[in-house]
Amino acid sequence: MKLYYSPGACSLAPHLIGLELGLALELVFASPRSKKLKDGSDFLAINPKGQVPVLELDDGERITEVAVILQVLADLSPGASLLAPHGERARLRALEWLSFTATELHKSYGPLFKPGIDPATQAYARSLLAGKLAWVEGEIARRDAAGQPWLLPQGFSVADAYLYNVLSWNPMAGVDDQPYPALRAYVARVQARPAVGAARRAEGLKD
Ligand SMILES: N[C@@H](CCC(=O)N[C@@H](CS)C(=O)NCC(=O)O)C(=O)O
Repeated sequence: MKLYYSPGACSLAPHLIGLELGLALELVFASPRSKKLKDGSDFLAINPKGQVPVLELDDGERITEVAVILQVLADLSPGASLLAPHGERARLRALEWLSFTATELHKSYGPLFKPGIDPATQAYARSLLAGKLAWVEGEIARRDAAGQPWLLPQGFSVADAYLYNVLSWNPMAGVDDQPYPALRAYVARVQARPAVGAARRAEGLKD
């Protein structure tokens, strides 16, 4: 299988889940900005949406969207328990987090990275994101108090991988994380996992 990725982008979540599961993922660099691969070929021919990540299965079929790719990877190794089986309540809870992370968090960071966005729009984006992060802070703090290190009581899951991925953008996005001590500790906890460190190093990211 191939994973089209860009260092530190939202392809980090499927990358680290691949390492957690010991899957053989061939990493292929794709630039979300120039829409080119390393060899100069057209990334839009791979994904007409022009976005990473893309998972290319061994039969050549390509899957896009972080939340879906994470499910595909986890379902390849059901015994690893990174996502509960279909029909279980715990799977719905994980999907709730994946959906929240994709729609309420991930896309809220977009305007903070786009050069040339006017300050009023940026300030609005920041205030929206602050509200969402405050809610997540409360959720993580409540779990901390109950001695639960991860989003789901069953253990580390794909939901943690995606949440970690977007929270790891805070320094780059200029998000002040002082109001979110539980989130800071959570990010450090995820980052301490060997597979996460290995994924970050492979992408050339700082620890
Ligand atoms: N809905 C997509 C969003 C993916 C996405 O936003 N990827 C970013 C990198 S984190 C990207 O490739 N941006 C380039 C662009 O949107 O043109 C998903 O969940 O996979």
